[in-house]
Amino acid sequence: MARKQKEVTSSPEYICPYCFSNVDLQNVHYVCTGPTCARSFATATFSSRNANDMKYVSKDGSSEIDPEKSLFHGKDPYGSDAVVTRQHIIRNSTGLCDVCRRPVYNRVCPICHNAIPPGAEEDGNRIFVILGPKHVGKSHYIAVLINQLKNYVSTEFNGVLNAANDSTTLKYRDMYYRRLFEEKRKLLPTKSFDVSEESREPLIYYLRIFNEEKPQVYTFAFFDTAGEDLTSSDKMMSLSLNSFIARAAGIVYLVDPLQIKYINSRINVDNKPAVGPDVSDILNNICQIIRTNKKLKAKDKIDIPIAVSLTKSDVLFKAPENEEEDKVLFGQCSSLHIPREHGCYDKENFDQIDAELEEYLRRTVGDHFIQTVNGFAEHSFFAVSALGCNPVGSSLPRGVSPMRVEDPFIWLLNREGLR
Ligand SMILES: Nc1nc2c(ncn2[C@@H]2O[C@H](COP(=O)(O)OP(=O)(O)OP(=O)(O)O)[C@@H](O)[C@H]2O)c(=O)[nH]1
Ligand SMILES: [Mg+2]
Ligand SMILES: [Zn+2]
Ligand SMILES: [Zn+2]
Repeated sequence: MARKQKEVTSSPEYICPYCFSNVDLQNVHYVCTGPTCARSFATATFSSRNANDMKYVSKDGSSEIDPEKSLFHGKDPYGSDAVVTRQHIIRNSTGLCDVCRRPVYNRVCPICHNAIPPGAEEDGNRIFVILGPKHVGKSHYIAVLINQLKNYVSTEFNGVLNAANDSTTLKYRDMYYRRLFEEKRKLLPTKSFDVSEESREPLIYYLRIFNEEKPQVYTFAFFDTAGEDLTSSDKMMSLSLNSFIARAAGIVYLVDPLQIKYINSRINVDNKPAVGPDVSDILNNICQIIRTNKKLKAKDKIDIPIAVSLTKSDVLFKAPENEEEDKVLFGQCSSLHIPREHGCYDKENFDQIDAELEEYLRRTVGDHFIQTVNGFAEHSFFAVSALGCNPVGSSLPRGVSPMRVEDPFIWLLNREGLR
């Protein structure tokens, strides 16, 4: 039980991107890659009836059960749908498999048993989250952003983006890429956490940048929440979204211009959604969750950088049909028309956009929203478009041509040292 004290504090904190626990890297679990260890463990435990270990063995004694992963997936660890593990799990820090006695190297999170990558000590990890109310465009944004980061932004910054595991690769392909990029169809509304298992596991990517002497690694956990799961702080607490949000290294908070009353009543576009709830309300809930979680006082600034980003901004670039519409569109001289310099952090470009959009949102939403955003010590405003055009019905005949979707991420990565 006795743990060495000092060494623990020298390692950076590692936040598990699957369950968002704060993991002490001196106290992790391991899996043994030996192909027979799990089965040997199960049969030996079953025949000896070792009381301590019986909870790790299936009812018929043939396989090893993973109670931690079962709980993580919302399954009863003692029921018939408990998660079976094919690799034997070692729940101590000896570094040896207690079955085959060989050294083990594959670390897993002690809470949920998902993998901890080899470089976790040196790199730590930074989790970035995307939040916003219902229908704001989160799913389309995530789908397009991943594709942009993978194919363009990573090479632009001399890096590569890799999925952390096969389930991320499969989920991205099956739930997002195929439908949007190949079938050219809109994505469907995301199901609430309550009803869907699917959304519980985030898409996890590692972005490795090779500029410095040693590569920098950033972890992205894209958690596609259903808008309705963010409408009350009670709901966020009950779904454990609170620790997920409070431990983020950066937040992208999406705002749908078409759901803002002032804009909605003046703009003329197809498929116009109804006016949404006040954009400050959800952000206030998020602030409250973070303050409670981090034990901050109401007047303390929140130390997580936030990129407040207008979605669907393609609709704001059309030619005005009348004077009222002119009040809510971006004109010819908008700084959003000036491309950012590639391959580096273009501070001047982002500062101009930030200033223009702060003014725009003060005028169209109100000063109270800007005040809420000011509760974050570091914040910046952006405008993005995942699709680049307004969809016709449920299809996208011209495909996807994104605009500036990576800007908020480049800004957040710059807070974390990207040049
Ligand atoms: N014009 C335009 N419309 C968009 C864009 N992205 C999304 N939309 C529209 O907004 C709708 C909602 O987008 P989603 O990505 O499903 O929104 P969401 O935030 O994931 O919604 P929930 O999952 O229900 O919370 C889409 O069906 C599109 O009609 C965009 O870049 N431009
Ligand atoms: Mg969605
Ligand atoms: Zn073994
Ligand atoms: Zn975990």
